[in-house]
Amino acid sequence: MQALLSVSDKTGILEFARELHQLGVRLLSTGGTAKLLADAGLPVTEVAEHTGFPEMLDGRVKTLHPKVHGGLLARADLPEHVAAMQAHGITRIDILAVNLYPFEATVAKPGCTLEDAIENIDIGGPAMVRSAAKNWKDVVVLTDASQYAGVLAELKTGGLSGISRKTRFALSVAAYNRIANYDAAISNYLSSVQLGDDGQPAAPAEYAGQANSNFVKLQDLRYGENPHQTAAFYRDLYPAPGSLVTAKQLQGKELSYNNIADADAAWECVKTFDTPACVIVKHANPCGVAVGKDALEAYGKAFKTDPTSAFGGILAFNRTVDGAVAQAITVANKHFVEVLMAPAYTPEALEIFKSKVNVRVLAIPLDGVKRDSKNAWERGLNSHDVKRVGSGLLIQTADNHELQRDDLKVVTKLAPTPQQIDDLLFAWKVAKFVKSNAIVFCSGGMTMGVGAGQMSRLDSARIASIKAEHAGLSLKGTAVASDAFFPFRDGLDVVAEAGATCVIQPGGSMRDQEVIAAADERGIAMVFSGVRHFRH
Ligand code: 93A
Repeated sequence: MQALLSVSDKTGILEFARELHQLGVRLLSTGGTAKLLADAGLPVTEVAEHTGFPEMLDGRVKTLHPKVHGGLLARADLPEHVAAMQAHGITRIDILAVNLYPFEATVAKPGCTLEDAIENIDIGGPAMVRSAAKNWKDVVVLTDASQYAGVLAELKTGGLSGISRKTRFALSVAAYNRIANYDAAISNYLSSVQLGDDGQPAAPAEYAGQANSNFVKLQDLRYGENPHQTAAFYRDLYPAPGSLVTAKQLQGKELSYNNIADADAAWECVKTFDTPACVIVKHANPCGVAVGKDALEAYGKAFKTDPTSAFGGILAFNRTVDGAVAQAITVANKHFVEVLMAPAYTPEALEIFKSKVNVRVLAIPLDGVKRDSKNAWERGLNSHDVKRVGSGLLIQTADNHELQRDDLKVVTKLAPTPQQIDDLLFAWKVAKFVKSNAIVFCSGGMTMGVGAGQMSRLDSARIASIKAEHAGLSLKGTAVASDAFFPFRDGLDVVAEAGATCVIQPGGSMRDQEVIAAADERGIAMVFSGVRHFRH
């Protein structure tokens, strides 16, 4: 039995080699790996000695030799193959353990030059992996240290033939997945490089988030939206700064599929605020959003919107959570939270959450996010949205539009006061994250009533005011945002009767005049945003 070991990441390789040796496996290895094994006292033959051909061209040619590839590709069941091996003095390689030059890690380093990147493109490693994976019935191919233990266990119980077809095939599939990801990383990187006249990348390579169709599995999930569905969580190869996939879980149970989806809704919303903000999400919709002088005030206000729905919700902050906030959540409000997200926590806050063992506490630093960049990735946002439909895929650029004060067009006789404009802009920001049809009442930097996901805008307006009433909030003098235009005056009548005194909506309906006239009649100030935020 013969094994070839050639790894850049040497994690676990010595232990693996030692066990192989004890099982009587002959060890072949490339320069650096061979040295490591020899230094530990293991008998190892260098590939150069095995092939009779030295490693050359700075290691660019180490294993690209018929004695290596013949040993990996020859089929044991074909007499011609066996005869050819004998004729050319090729011996079979039964086990191949390879991990590749660290291309992804190299290009992820700031200031990586094109030369560095190219020198880290592995040629011989992937070639061997392909050969072995193609010949999967005869060669066991390992491409990750996590696979060593399983293969050893099967080897110990049944020898080489004890390694099952299933295991061999799974390892072959994993090997091709690894190579596909590796090649995609190279192709993504190179596609994004723009050469200046000096032959160097003109700007730091901004490959990230551009031609990026490459995903890395983060984890298998216990189940999907429902227990009879299976699910997994993937991240982009180059995650944007401050994105959910960069989260570090500090405590709590494993995140579920619905946790992740809801956490994303809360996090994307809270990230859009520059002042301290808090967002509470339930079933993908915000049920409380507020800004305040600090995280504590923002939380208090957000919770007041709808304490009933907030129970079991997802909580997101864009500022450090301190002991006072932690106390307010756990003690004052006895607020049961599924997931908590913030850029950071004080030690005191973490101590308080420790007693709530089930709360999943996530830290997602926001320091790398450049809010004023033109590049969505740098702003920590997706460039594209994807939705699956029957046997197809819908792809669109993401809804990253941010409305500015100057974009507002006053359409009524009455103009909103500066305070009302603040509330309208706040309501508009929130409405963008509420499923359509969305109606959001706000006042003083907090949501007062949220109507989400109804088939009729009128119903969303009614629900928003009913919810405010249930929470004991008065809608008198509130600002209202509607994610799309009012098709008739009836929607405006409902929000006005509930107490709203100013409205923001896109405009653009055939009956805009009817709606404007209704607003004037009721003494309401209305502005058009000129953009719509459908969210389905
Ligand atoms: O430079 S290569 O593309 N040419 C080769 O022939 C070759 N053979 C193995 N890189 C090659 N390798 C890679 O060397 C392996 O994929 C592995 O990552 C690395 C191990 O080198 P060492 O054992 O010298 O540390």
